[in-house]
Amino acid sequence: MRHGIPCLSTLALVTALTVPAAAQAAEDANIAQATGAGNTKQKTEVANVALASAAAEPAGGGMVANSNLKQTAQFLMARGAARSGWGVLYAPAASDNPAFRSQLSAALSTGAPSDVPVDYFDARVATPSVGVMLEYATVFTWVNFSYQDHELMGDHLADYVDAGGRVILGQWCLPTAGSYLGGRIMTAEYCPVTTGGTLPGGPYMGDGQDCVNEGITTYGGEGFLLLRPGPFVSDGTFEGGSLAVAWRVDRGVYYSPGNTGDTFGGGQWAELTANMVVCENELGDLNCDGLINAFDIDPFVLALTNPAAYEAEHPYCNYLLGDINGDGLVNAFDIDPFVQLLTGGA
Ligand SMILES: [Ca+2]
Ligand SMILES: [Ca+2]
Repeated sequence: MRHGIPCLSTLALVTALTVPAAAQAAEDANIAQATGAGNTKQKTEVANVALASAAAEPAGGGMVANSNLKQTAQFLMARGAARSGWGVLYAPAASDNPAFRSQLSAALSTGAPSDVPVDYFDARVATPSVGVMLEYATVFTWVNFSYQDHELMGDHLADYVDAGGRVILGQWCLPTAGSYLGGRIMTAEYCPVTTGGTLPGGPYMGDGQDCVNEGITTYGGEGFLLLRPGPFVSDGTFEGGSLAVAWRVDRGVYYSPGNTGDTFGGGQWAELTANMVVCENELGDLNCDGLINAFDIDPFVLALTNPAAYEAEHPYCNYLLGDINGDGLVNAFDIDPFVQLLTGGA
């Protein structure tokens, strides 16, 4: 996880958030007022602290070692309810790359009770049904030749995401001439990027901080991409300045420029892809931007006081990210642990 503010003063936070549990309902309005739009000055100051901290921090300096990959098995099993499947369906409009699948499986299988399957589906000759996709925790596709039906493929991928699946979109999904991916998965509800940027690609600069780039130094890819307005974030850049990885904030859809399942060009593609399969939003990241910092305060308070309003405002986040103490409830008992997370005192 990333902590954007290693040493934010807790005073204002505690003042705003500390509420006796028994008096929570009565204080809800006061909390909302104290941290809401009415207190613009305080929010601006907090934001400035966050920005100053981020700017002062060396690349990667905010990273906390995380054991996501080591916990792959537990993670995938824990996700069972939301992600009905197990393993990865590698379904490009391209020929198979057994070496890549083997490397990806190895990266995912660390600590797993048995090898995590990474199976091939030739999307040039057929379109996997949503049912087939749901046998897997993630579907990874990219384009080299024509899909059997690029519209149907994109529609099925979107249906799969709607059902709790995770999709990785690799190289050449975006063009709209020649061979490309279509259907709903490429629409503004799902696809994290658009074409039209001015910055080229190139080698990865090593400046990512999210779990997706953890342990990754070597890959590179296409440029001229723009992060789509909406519930999307990106992590890391290529040498030319274009974004390295982007995703919808619920991590239901990733865009991985340059990712051809290591079919073209060397790089840590299997490891990068494995990270995209297993990474999760962290507790405390209430606005789901991959950072835990002052910008999570208002959403945390909203999750605490009005879950329905929180879900309306953050439709791709889960308000249970506010259950910092892990007791299944988001309430006043999560305030102290949340403050500890924000201040790095956990
Ligand atoms: Ca955040
Ligand atoms: Ca709790």
